[in-house]
Amino acid sequence: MSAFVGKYADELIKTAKYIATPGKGILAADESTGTIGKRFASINVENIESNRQTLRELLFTSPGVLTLLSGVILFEETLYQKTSEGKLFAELLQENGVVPGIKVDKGVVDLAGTNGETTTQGFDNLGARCQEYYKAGARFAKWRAVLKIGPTEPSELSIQQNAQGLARYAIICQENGLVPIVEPEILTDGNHDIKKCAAVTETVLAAVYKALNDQHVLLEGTLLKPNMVTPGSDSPKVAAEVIAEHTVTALRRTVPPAVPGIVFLSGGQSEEEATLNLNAMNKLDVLKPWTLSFSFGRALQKSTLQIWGGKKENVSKAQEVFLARCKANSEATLGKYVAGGSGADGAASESLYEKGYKY
Ligand code: 5MM
Repeated sequence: MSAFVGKYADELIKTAKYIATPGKGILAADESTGTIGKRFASINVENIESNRQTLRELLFTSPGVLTLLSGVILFEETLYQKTSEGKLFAELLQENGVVPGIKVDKGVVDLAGTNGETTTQGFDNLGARCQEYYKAGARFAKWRAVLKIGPTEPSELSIQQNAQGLARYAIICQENGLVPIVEPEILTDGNHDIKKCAAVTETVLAAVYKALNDQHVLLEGTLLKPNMVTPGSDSPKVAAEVIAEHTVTALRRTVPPAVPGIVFLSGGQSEEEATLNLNAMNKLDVLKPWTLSFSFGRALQKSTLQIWGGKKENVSKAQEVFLARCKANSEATLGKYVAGGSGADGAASESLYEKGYKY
């Protein structure tokens, strides 16, 4: 079955390849208003537009950071916001070689008749919204599907619904010039071992790539944002090398080499843990036909948020910490991060896992 070749094909391929440049990664700063509110609540900052703008300005104007990033995922509000000097954030990013991206999903809803499994919403006007986002400077998009591991989960219904949803989203993005980041997140909740997570990850990814093929998605113009393969959060931890081995094996078995880059989510790992796991994967001496990089939300921002605490006088210290995390992850994409290196202070090693975490 041949891939869709629309008017944007060459541009999609170029953009996806650029975002997957080794040494660079993605900052996921696309927290919706509700989610950023939860993050703000933890540092006693009011969830109002000016505070959301201030945080995003702190991140995007951190000295040195934009050379380490190839993309930033924005929430719709942020795409149209400006710096305090009046420059659109999207323009600031583009001028510094960072591709602006946009979260286009509208969160998850329960799948009736399942044990709390979900499917992702956001198809209403999706094509028209993509056209508007393209006009505003966005060149890639993100859609998050969520699956869980349980005695009978993920169910076949959840696997199929989420794979088909991701594929339909992906082709609509490509028809409208946006590189789709395909994000099937398997949550870490549970007491399963790493082998169970590996098996489920393989099954889910195999279904996702079958659905993408059925929808004629041009794989060269996509990116994958998966979970790392780890034991459940109620099981004993394992070394980064073990996580790396299982994750890369699952990906090698399911993700075609036509995909230029795999950009991991951090899924509640501590900042340092996420970096060490990514580093261990890039050190593995096996054929990896795609770039392995990051698209972290919490694992890039947690210490920065804590240090900032909504106070102007803390901005430059917070930016230093943010730079250290970006640097650590940039090094990890090359397998060159040294444990306990840049940014590995106490806060960076704190687990960010929350049971039954809801965005
Ligand atoms: C940054 O959070 C993203 C958006 O969340 P909501 O729309 O639900 O508010 C989220 O999709 C994120 O991009 C990924 O889950 C990766 O984030 P983590 O924190 O797991 O690295």
